[in-house]
Amino acid sequence: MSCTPLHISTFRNPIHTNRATQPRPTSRHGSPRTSLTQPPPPPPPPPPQNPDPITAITRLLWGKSLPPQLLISTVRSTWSATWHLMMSQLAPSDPSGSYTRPTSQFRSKSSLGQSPDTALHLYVGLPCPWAHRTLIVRSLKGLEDTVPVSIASPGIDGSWEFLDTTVRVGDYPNPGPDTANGCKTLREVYKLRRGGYDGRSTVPMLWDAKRKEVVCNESYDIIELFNSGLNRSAGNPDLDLSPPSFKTRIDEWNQIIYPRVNNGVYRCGFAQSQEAYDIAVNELFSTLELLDEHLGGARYLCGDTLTLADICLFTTLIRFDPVYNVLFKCTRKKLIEYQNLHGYMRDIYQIPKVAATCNLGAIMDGYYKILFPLNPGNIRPSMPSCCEHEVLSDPHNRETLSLVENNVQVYA
Ligand SMILES: N[C@@H](CCC(=O)N[C@@H](CS)C(=O)NCC(=O)O)C(=O)O
Repeated sequence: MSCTPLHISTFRNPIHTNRATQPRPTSRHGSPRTSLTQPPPPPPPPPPQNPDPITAITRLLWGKSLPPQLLISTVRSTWSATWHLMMSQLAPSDPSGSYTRPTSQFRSKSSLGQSPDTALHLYVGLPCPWAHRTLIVRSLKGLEDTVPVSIASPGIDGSWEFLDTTVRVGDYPNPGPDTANGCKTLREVYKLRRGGYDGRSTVPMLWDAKRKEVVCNESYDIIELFNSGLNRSAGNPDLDLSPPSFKTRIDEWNQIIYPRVNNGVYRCGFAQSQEAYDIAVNELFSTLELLDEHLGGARYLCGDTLTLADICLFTTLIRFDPVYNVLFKCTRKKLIEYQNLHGYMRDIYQIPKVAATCNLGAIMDGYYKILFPLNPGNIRPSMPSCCEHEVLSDPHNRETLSLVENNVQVYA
């Protein structure tokens, strides 16, 4: 692709811009002033005394300004090589360039039950859709007292860290300190386990504070445990998000939704070749079309009953327009363009206690500020108006799709 002078001017260091290229003063209506009585513009500021090393080397080699074509080709090749290096470590891919998500290290299929020998503690991060699943099921099941939570915040290097105090913003959960172990980073918490740990320190992570052990760091196992394994101390034990008669259908939906939508958006965003992206984006949008059609005739994925499959789909949908549509190049459509899917998302958002788990500001901050390889300029776009709480609270009228009156009952 050739670069037009317009592109080149974007890269020019303003310190070295001569007066001829500076914008001329404009009148109130935007047209350049031509008055001869206009005082001359002030001279450009002098170059800094101690320029940064890159600027210093550049000046030494090429004088005051690097030839634009050279600047672009140099930056392009070094950035491209560095980008592939970073991506191969942060988002491993197969030989075709398709993102392959690493598997979780700690799986717990066995229900812990209510053993008095366990003291569960949940570690989450607000941007993370997998962690968000656990926050929602914890709230719906009324497990806030049984499973206290510590909310990590994404550090500048992409790892999870804890703040000294919680700064309350809005009626949402906010990042704060590690109230179980007093650690500064999630990595330190993982390392506290007997035998230590050297793998990825991911959220969500369920910790047993009595045994000082990682119970599980796979979101689906954690939500299954929250749904049925802790009913003796749950505030809402009667809510079953995975009734035995629905298990097969829930599994069938998960097998479609996980690879094509939940992980599908990541496969778009982390693709390292055009082919890998094309495959991921086609699978994602063909599945969204299928879901939109299905949800035109059913209130939830499995009919009238909210299940774990809906929670898993919801946490991706709520991030779609503010994040994935832009940052992960899921651009074919916005979620708001899907009438049924968007109504379905609002239906779940409006279930009592769910909106309170959705901190969209923290979600946007997390993705745009932390996924440096995808957003090196570090600029967070403004929140799309369709993601404001007022819009998400718009009536959805999806009760009419239920054969029985079946609003999810949530107890405080
Ligand atoms: N399969 C895991 C995925 C968890 C995951 O990838 N979490 C990300 C945040 S969205 C993380 O903590 N990444 C940190 C890292 O890889 O070091 C689950 O569903 O729980």
